[in-house]
Amino acid sequence: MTDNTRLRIAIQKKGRLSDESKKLLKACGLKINMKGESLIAHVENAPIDLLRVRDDDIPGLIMDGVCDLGVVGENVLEEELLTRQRAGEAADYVPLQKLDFGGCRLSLAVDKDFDYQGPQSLAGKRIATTYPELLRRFFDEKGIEFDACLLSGSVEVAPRAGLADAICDLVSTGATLEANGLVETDVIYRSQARLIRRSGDFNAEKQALLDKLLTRMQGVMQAKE
Ligand code: PRT
Ligand code: ZN
Repeated sequence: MTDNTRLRIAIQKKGRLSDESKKLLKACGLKINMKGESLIAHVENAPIDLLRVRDDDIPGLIMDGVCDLGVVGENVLEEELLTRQRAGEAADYVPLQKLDFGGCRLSLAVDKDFDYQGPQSLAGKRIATTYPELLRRFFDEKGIEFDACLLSGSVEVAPRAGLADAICDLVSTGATLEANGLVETDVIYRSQARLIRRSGDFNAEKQALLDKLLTRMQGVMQAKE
């Protein structure tokens, strides 16, 4: 069991946010002792532990108060928030700094031959996504009904595979859509990485450590501007 007097920061173990998350913490002066595949990495020069997990688990770890801080994409955070709100579960967290990496958008896309005249063209259609709650919020606001096809990966091949009429997926350069014969039609959510904090009080030492870390982080971000 981890000593809970140490500040626990959840970061993505492997993926698009992991290198930048580590880089940011190192730039804040943390000496991270990262051993291969281990779940926990200790910081040598401060009472801080890094929990290396899948990005999807980070919002829950913060909302459940298991970790003190997390670095996560706002897309994943907002989806978890909506999921918990729908289930009537606790979903508290405190948003801290927006970070300068992980930028992307969650967009609708259809086959390039689809006669798309706006979201209404997708009424009653099946849409493949990993983000059903963000997708539902977009269509609910417009009063348009649709069927969701939940996929945790390879969303972009769903139309060609005959699984769906459209997709709702993350886009950064647009190359993946293009390679799959799809065109982006509507941006439904813009995202970037963000630092978040669990709600509730920290003891005095943890709070002082957090304040110091936040000040350093602001300095690192400003120096880059
Ligand atoms: O294993 P784990 O669950 O931790 O990782 P993951 O595979 O779920 O996530 P990962 O590492 O792919 O992405 C982590 C976070 O990076 C996402 O939640 C976003 O906040 C952010 N991000 C930024 C992106 C992209 N850009 C992105 N382009 N996440 C995914 N993509 C994918 C997209 O799904 C599509 O397959 O890249 C493809 C599109 O890219 P372009 O450049 O071709 O448009
Ligand atoms: Zn993930």
